[in-house]
Amino acid sequence: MKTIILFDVDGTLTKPRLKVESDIINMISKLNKNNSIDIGIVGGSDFKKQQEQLGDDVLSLFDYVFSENGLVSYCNNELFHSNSFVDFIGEKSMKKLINLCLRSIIKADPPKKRGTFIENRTGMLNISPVGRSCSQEEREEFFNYDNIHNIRKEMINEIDNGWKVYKYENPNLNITDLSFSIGGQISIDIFPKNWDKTYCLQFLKDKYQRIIFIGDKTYEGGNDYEIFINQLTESYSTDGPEKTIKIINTIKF
Ligand code: M1P
Repeated sequence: MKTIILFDVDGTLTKPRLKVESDIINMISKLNKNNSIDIGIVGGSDFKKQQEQLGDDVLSLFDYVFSENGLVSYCNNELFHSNSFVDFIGEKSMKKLINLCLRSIIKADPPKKRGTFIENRTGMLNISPVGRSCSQEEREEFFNYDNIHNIRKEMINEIDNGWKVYKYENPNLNITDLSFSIGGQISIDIFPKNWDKTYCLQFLKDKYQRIIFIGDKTYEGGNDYEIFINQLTESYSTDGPEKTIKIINTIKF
């Protein structure tokens, strides 16, 4: 059985939400020449954003591409799995969740508000108090402000509390618990419990003897935490593309 190396994207192969640089592309090309290793990415972002960051040929650079934590999964250039958040929780619960998010977005008071506050993806909701259509400068400004004022953490508490009340009031609906993760600079990913990055491991665990994972948000509450501590993975923590290359150079394959 083979080894697979799984990379997180933002903060691991690229700087947050920016395009991949040539030293990482060179590293990927070298790894692709080693026949005893397969390589993949697992990110919270949707496929379109992964393509923007890693290039139009992202599917041919990696054996596996897991978008939205693996809720949308590709292998050898082909989509082989997709799972829908709204189908899983149902329209009534989705409407409730979106209303809780909207209420929390209205209440939040970041320095600026722009547009696209909610992105409804296949396997998750992504919500942003500044709005996804902010500029790069506004993105950095929000990130620095949030590091001090914890706007996103406060929103998570509010939405989660609202969801728990909804669940308590509707015992007959079999409502799932939710997971919240802060994977990037301006937003929160929301999905059913256990649909974190460990979701993709179900497709790998019987095929690979060794599953190496490298990510940057490996601390509790970060979106790499669950896969980082999972017993199926041999995991490494990075702080950016430069360190990722150093880690790869020290691992014995
Ligand atoms: O890949 C990490 C995160 O990247 C983006 O985060 P942000 O726009 O907040 O920097 C989002 O696509 C998010 O879903 C993802 O987890």
